[in-house]
Amino acid sequence: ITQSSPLKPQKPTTPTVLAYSTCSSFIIPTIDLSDPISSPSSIVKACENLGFFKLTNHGIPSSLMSTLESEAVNFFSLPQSHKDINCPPSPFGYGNKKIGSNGDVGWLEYLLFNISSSSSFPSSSLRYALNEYTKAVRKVVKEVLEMMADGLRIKPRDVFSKLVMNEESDTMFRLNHYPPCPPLLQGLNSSLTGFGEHTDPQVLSVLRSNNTCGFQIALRDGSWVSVPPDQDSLFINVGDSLQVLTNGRFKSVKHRVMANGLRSRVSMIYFGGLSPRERLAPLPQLMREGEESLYKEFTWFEFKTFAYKTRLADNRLSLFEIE
Ligand code: GA4
Repeated sequence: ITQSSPLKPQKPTTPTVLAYSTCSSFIIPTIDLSDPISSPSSIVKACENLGFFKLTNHGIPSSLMSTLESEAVNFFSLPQSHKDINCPPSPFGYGNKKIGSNGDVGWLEYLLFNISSSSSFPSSSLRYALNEYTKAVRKVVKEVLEMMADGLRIKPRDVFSKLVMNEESDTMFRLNHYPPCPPLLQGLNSSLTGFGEHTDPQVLSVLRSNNTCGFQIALRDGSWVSVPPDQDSLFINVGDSLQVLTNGRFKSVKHRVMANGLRSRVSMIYFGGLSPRERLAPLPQLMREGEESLYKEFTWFEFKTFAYKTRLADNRLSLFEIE
């Protein structure tokens, strides 16, 4: 990578604040994974109120995160013709601007992998870095989901974690690169979308990004707030499947990424899904007396097949809601 490359690894500086891409001071619920006493109830509160929280003291060595980030940077710095070998993604592989197959576009390029079955990797060093990182993230996912069960006071502790941790669980991984967006600097377009608003269909997603702002979440009243970046922490999104498993007690969080005029944003996301034949239905342990399921019964395979036919911003659960 040459010094002039827009993708050269960036020093952790104070995030660039642009008029149209500010990192607001909204307080994001923060959970300390090393605190088993107060974290379970704080996780539940955050999932009920926002469907989103920041996770500190997660135990993943920063070297695993920075190695994977450098591997991603190396890949995205390759000549376009080289990257296009894996394009278009179907849905796995390299994608550029097009997201999914239903007309969504964004200011980004990405690599999408299926962790459960063998995806092809652009290089063995990237495969290695990704394996090491995902092994560490799996431990965090297990701990978070078990604390969630503790916080909800349901048993067994692994009631959620066993759904996303078994051998058939459908796990995906995404490396995103949002290049700097020059039109923003020229004031030509005041809000260009890096990745349009959506909820994740899975149970939960674990996001780690470099210190570049742009990530936003929607509050329950529909307003958008910027999430100040923190490359040492992880961010957890509640997905649609967790909304169903809790019969709507937890809500999947709508999120999006706004393009940045100056800095490259690099993010890595682990998506924990169920095994294809797993039934998606509220956990009986969570149903209060007389409470009825808000959803028709369906499997993860059915939901995912449907999700991939939708547009990013669609409400994917509405088809499955009982009127
Ligand atoms: C959103 C969450 C994950 O990034 C993803 C995305 C997938 C894709 O990029 O191919 C989808 C999107 C995501 C939901 C609706 C469909 C499918 C793009 C799209 C328009 C990998 C996933 O599982 O669902």
